[in-house]
Amino acid sequence: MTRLGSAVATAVRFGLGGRVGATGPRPTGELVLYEFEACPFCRKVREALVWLDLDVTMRPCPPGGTRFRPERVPPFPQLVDDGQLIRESSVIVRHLVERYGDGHVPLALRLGPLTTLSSGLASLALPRGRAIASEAPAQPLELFADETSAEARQIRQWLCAREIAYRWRTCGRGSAKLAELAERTGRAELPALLDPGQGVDVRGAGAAVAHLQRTYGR
Ligand SMILES: N[C@@H](CCC(=O)N[C@@H](CS)C(=O)NCC(=O)O)C(=O)O
Repeated sequence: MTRLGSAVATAVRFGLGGRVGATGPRPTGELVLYEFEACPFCRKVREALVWLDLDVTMRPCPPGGTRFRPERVPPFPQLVDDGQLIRESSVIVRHLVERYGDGHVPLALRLGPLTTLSSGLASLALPRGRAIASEAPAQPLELFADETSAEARQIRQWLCAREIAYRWRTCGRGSAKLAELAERTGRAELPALLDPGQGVDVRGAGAAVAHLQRTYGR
């Protein structure tokens, strides 16, 4: 999706996915999300994760995928919260805001069919291509990014199409993780892809995708 396309998608979604909102207690266990980039229902969950400033292990399940799809029966998204499986995007969003927020679902996520329609519009331009073969990283990748940036989306799309799991450190406006990133790496630039197995820290979609293609592409 182009920068303009991404901006339009963000506008259609009232900017959700770009900023942190009302956060509450932090998870004590791991959050794992089975999803794919072009799925509008998955977008709703990604937006909620940014809103709540939550980190999540992404297990991409693109159409035709063989790496993580066999672990779950469609449809997606599906969230595993500390071992508890939750299905249905609206149920997942409600679970997240009740447990990790102030209990209130943001307006753009509680408009029923309108939410589905606008999330569908926002996801319209995304390719629904089938999974592409790749090598799996030996150590998990970390991506510091929000939901809305076109550059972040390009990186997520590449990882999703290749079924590469990664730790998504959601980093919307207002997240303290930007300061954490700056402290750890000396740079506060987003999106940031950290590949500890290769000792690599790359910023921006071009450099990140080039690194991924070189290292894990087939
Ligand atoms: N009501 C479900 C709908 C989810 C859904 O239809 N997901 C589609 C992708 S957009 C899916 O997983 N389809 C089956 C597949 O891709 O194998 C929700 O809100 O989570």
